[in-house]
Amino acid sequence: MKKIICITGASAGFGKATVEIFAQNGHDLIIAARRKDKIKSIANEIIQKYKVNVLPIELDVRNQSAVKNAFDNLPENWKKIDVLINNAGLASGLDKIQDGNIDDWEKMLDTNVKGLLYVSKEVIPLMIAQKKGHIINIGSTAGKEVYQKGNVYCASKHAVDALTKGMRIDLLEHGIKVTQIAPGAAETEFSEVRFYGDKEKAKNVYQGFKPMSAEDVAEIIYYTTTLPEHLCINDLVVTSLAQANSVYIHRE
Ligand code: NDP
Ligand code: 8X3
Repeated sequence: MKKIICITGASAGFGKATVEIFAQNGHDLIIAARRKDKIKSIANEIIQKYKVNVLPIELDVRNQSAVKNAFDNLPENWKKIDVLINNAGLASGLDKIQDGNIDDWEKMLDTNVKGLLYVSKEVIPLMIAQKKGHIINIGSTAGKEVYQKGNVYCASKHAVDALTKGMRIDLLEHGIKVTQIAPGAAETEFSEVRFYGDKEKAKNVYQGFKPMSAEDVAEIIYYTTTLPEHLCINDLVVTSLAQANSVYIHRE
């Protein structure tokens, strides 16, 4: 059955790859991110390629009134969201806590934690009204263990871990599925953003082992939406073969 899927952070990485896989499978998509040109061109390409409906929304999830406005103003036929993928997120900087930069901290907490909450706040009532829905929060192995210099990013993903559990419990009575997917290292724009655009430094993160790709993670995300109605994956940690957790990666 055709569903409406809403994906935040759809302009790159996991989000963009997830748009593609849902479109391939015939679903309609609301795609949100800050880079307007990117989501517009992704929307045009996907519409052409897969003949599905795509609604691109320029959105900074940190801006609560903009988030409210965007969902209040959705055309009625787009309000029946079946799956929300809270994917927008970032790491900014990699420093010991004593050297941390306040702007980086605010960026990570505002995006990864508050942004996820703002979007969920708007979509949950739409799902409750339909008596069904599926919220997928993109956590991280960084939300399971803390690594050196990971401090605030790890804290933000531990918050996603806790919020996912909280949502699952609170939404039980409404028949809404809640899933956390916690990936390990995957080569996307993530490290480039973390290192303020330094491509060389970003590349080094993935030296000596085969990391996951955005497509690998998108397949897992898609899979969690294909289970029978009565099943819900609550928490799924996925890494490449060479990675055991946040701390242990086997490099050749
Ligand atoms: P990318 O940098 O490739 O993509 C991040 C996406 O988030 C972009 O589309 C970006 O779009 C969007 N985004 C960032 N800030 C905002 C904002 N304020 N409002 C709206 N959209 C925003 O990274 P990934 O695809 O790797 O990351 C996706 C998620 O996965 C993040 O939550 C990340 O923490 C998590 N993750 C990543 C891992 C990895 O190793 N890559 C591993 C585990 C988890 P735009 O700039 O256009 O707004
Ligand atoms: C991203 C993976 O290991 O850089 O969440 O924290 S890691």
